Amino acid sequence: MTINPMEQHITKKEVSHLLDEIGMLLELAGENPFKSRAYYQASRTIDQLDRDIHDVVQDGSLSAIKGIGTALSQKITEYVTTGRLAYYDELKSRIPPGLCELVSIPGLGPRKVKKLYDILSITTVGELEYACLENRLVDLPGFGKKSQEKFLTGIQHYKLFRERRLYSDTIDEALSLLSVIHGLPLVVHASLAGSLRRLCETVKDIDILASAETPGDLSRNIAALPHVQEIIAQGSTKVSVRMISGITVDIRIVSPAEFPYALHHFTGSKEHNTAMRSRAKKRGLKMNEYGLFANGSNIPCADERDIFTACGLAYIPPELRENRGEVEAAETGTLPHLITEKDIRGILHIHTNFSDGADSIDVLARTAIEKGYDYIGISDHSQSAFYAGGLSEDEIVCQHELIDQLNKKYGNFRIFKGIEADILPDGRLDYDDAVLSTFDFVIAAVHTRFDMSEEDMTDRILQAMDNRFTTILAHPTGRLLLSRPPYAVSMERIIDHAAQRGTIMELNANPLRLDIDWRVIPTATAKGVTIAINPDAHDRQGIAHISLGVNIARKGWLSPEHCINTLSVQEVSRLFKNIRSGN
Ligand code: DGT
Ligand code: CA
Repeated sequence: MTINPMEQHITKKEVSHLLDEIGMLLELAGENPFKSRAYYQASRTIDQLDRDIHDVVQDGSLSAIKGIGTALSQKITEYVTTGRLAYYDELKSRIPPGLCELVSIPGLGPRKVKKLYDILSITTVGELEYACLENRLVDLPGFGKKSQEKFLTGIQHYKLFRERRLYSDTIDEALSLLSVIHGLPLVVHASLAGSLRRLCETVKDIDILASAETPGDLSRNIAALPHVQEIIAQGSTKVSVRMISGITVDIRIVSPAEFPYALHHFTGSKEHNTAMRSRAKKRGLKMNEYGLFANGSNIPCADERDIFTACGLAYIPPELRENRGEVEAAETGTLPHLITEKDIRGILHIHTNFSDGADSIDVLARTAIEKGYDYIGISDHSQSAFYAGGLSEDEIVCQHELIDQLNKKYGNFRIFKGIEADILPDGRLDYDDAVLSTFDFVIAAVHTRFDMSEEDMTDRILQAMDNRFTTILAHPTGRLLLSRPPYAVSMERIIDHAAQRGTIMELNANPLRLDIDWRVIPTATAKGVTIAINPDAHDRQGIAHISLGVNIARKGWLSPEHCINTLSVQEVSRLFKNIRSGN
């Protein structure tokens, strides 16, 4: 089997995504459930494959994989080798496009969507909303008033968030497309731009900027790439396409000389651009996406750094370009020294198989040692978190004995004993002082009763911070990006209290949380609050979330000196003790 080099980039993720889509479309088409189940299963199998999908296709071993078989193998091969699958295209053309969108409303699976379509001819989210408002689902068998209310809430949410996706769900696809574009013969430069380049926690689309001597030809080549599911618009300087995952990609193409100016412009943010333009104006310059002009003639700039220099500014990294004082700081030489992953010496907030984690303490410790860390902090859930296998007092004793043994075994590497203790609705932690005193550190966390008033919730959290055993406040707002808004809480009062008590505030690095919000990190650190970038890992792979946390920390102007993870084992021990003794 030969694979055209242009098409070598269909990834395992894209194949597994396509199989999931087919499974869903089959359900929507009312086909035999066994059929769709086979596709869902195959999607998982491909996703978990530990070999490159192209190698498997090429050596003909695909159909030998359990659950794949001849028919599926042919389809996967067609997709991987040509970038298209006729079966999928045909299936998709039979289903009204709005039905796929309806599946994303909470409570609505493909089977229910099919039923609503068959009985009420509902094909779009808007039609469902209308039907709910008209009480059309109340007497419908299998639905009723409750589901109607649930759908209405889900629709509100959908409207709010459908425009955006998680950074972590988008970046791999963006980088793989970028590398394909980089490899095209006409390309001189290519870079991510927009919110992805600024390391935003959520993004609307993928922005890519490329340069070529003949932009029109490059535009045509990009539109012809196999990853492109649909061309939305195509001109000589811009191509907008939709990928199989549904995300839109805007690719702008400029001449090589224009590239630095266009890169700065299309990286944004809009607000940063506006601030930069007025900065340029103050110095008698004019700035736009094509150049930086003095008296009508362009100031030659080889890269973005030259543009900032020409404006009398230090280089501003993309993640700071949000018009939050970065232009002023670049002018006065007071931009922060941003933290990097190399500064991280150890990590806290890791769950183990004692509670809801998947790996043993030993495996987690070895993973951390391999990554070059000097320490980890274990923090399983506490007893009231019954839904997450919270630890009984006996289990804590047992876990501490094991940690003592491992600490002896690993010499200089240190495992800190911690716990993620639930903050009860009245502000108490759910162990008494005798138990709490056996930990090196305690992460206090709200996991229940999100519906309190701002005042009650803030008081509840402040009270937990007043517990002398509380070391770190976990995920301060409780938000889940794009799905659960933050609970009502006064971040100002929390930050002031953390500063006063010495409580460390968590930047939870789970891609769905990224909580504390980066926008308030500068306020916290200015008041002297220390930040812990915590992976909140539930298995050894979860430790890698620290990268995402560092990205967001940088966006929050974080310097190494405000971050506990840059301290040595001895310094961390001392800090934990100081917090406990109120120093
Ligand atoms: P997103 O897509 O909502 O996640 O955020 P961005 O920042 O990627 O926004 P997008 O894709 O609409 O535009 C990409 C960049 O292009 C943006 O960051 C700055 C630049 N840009 C777009 N429209 C304007 C505009 O009207 N004025 C200025 N100054 N810049 C713009
Ligand atoms: Ca964008």
